[in-house]
Order: sequence, then C-alpha cells, then structure tokens
Amino acid sequence: MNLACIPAYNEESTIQDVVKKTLPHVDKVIVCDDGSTDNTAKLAKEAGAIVISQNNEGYGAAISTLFEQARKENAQIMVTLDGDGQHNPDQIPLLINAITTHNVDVVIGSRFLDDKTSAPGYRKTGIKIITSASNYGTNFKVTDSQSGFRAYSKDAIDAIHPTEQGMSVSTEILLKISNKGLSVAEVPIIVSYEGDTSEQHSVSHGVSVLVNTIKYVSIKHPLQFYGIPGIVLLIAGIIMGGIFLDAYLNAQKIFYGSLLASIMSFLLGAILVVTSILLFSMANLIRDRN
Ligand SMILES: Nc1nc2c(ncn2[C@@H]2O[C@H](COP(=O)(O)OP(=O)(O)OP(=O)(O)O)[C@@H](O)[C@H]2O)c(=O)[nH]1
Ligand SMILES: [Mg+2]
Repeated sequence: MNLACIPAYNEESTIQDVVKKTLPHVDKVIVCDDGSTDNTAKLAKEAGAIVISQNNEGYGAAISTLFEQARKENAQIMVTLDGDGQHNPDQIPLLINAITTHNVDVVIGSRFLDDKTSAPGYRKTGIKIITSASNYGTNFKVTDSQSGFRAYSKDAIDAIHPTEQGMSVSTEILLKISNKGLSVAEVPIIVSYEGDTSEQHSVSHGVSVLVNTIKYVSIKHPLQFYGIPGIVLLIAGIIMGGIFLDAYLNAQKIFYGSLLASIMSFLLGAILVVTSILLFSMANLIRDRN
C-alpha cells in the first residue's frame, strides 16, 4: 500500500486541492493537522483524506507522527508533500517510480536539480548553504536537503524515527538515512513560489535550521568541529602564556592582557578538546547501539 502524507498548518486555501490531486496517485492520503485554527482539518476530511490531529507541535513532530502512522498501516511507500500547494501532486509517480524501478530507499524531490524552479534568491542561497552543511554530515550529496517532497521505502519507514520538532527534521532525517546506510536518489521537481510573502519568517526559520544542521554535523564530526579549534586555542594559550612569562622573567613586566588572554584561551581550548572527546565517544556508543 502506498501512502501520501501531508503535514498541514492553517492551509485551508490549498489543502482540498492538494488532497484531491494526490488521491489518484496513492491508496490513502493522510493529513497531519497541527492544531490549525482554520478549517484545514474539516476540508481535508471532506476532500477524502484521513486526518490526524495534534496540538501545534511543529512540522517535525507532524513528520514523526506520519512515519509512525505509515508503520501502523504497513505502507510499502510513503510520499510526503506540503499542504500549501507548492508541490505538484502529479509529480508523485516520479518519486514512487524511482523507488520501485531503481530500488532506492529514499527519493528526494529536488527543486535545484535542473533548476526550473525560480525560488527567491535569498531563499535559494539559504537552502544551498544549509544543504552544503548537511552534505558534510552524510555519506552522499544532495542538492535540496530541505525539500519536503520525498518518498520513503518500507525499509526507510521502519528505520527512521525522527525526533526534531521543527523544520530541522529534514536534515535530521538525511543524517539518519546516512547512518543507517540507506540509499538515496533525487528527482527534479517543480516548486511553486506564487503568492509567497513569508520573507522574515523564512529567514528566522533558515537560521535556526542552519544552526541545527551544524549541531547535527558537528556531532557527526566532533574531532574536526571541536577538537581542532580546541587544540588551536590550547596552543594559542601556551604561546601567550610564554609571552607573559618571558616579559615577566626578563623585564619584570606584568602584561595582564596577555595573562588573561592566555588563561581564557587555554581554558576554552581545554573545554573544546574535552567536549570533542566526549562527543566522539558518545557518537560511537550510539552508533554501536543502533
Ligand atoms: N503539521 C504541521 N505542519 C506544518 C507546520 N508548519 C508548517 N507546516 C506544513 O508544512 C509544509 C511546509 O511548510 P512551509 O511553511 O510551507 O515551509 P516551506 O515550504 O519550507 O517554506 P515557504 O517557502 O515559506 O513556503 C506546509 O504544508 C505547512 O502547512 C507545523 O507546525 N505543523
Ligand atoms: Mg511552503
């Protein structure tokens, strides 16, 4: 059985159309309505979707619920797409075919693969920066790490248990796909940006997703992210300490500035080195348990 799963928050102007256009391509459509204050749930049900409601827990929490539901329904394939009409449901077969004919576990609909999508410039740049950061943490490269238009095989549905509540779930899932050794492919999709106005909103979202992406990637590579800067700071601390001692012993001059900088640098360096070792051990432990 193939499922389409749609996270939706206040999408009453588009949800019906999205559900109706999605239904012909799958066996069931499930909408996770996140405590919308408009008629999203009612309209989705009327259009033929099964509606799961939760209480404003965020995009990631909705995706996690939808994975859970797909496991309950024993789905062979789950396609996720947005409820705001930005994705074209007629492209669902493209994603499903990539799974069935090429035997991959996860297919990502990418708006940048053949660059037909005219995403607003700042958003394009933001997504590309986040995608580069995310690619650093995975053993594959994608062009659109933030796409919500994806398809998952049964193996992927069973293996992935997202925990991020917000938009960073897209990155979290990619890292989990990589850790579990699942295979990934991208297909080009068209994303509509008509009537798009949420600039400020998307900048703050973008920044928080980038910070979370760096968090994930830094946990994956703790020695590079914390260990190397830590060692650099330790060495800087030792050099500045040397300068201080040299001035004190040879000229009886006390440079408080270099004393303070040396202590700070040394302490921060030590903290970073210890952090990197702890994270490295924790990452290994978690990998062993998975
Ligand atoms: N369940 C749930 N869905 C959400 C939440 N926030 C957004 N969504 C849905 O997730 C999909 C993508 O959200 P958008 O805000 O459009 O994110 P985006 O497409 O990356 O950003 P834009 O380019 O601004 O549209 C839409 O279907 C939203 O209705 C939420 O908190 N809970
Ligand atoms: Mg959108």
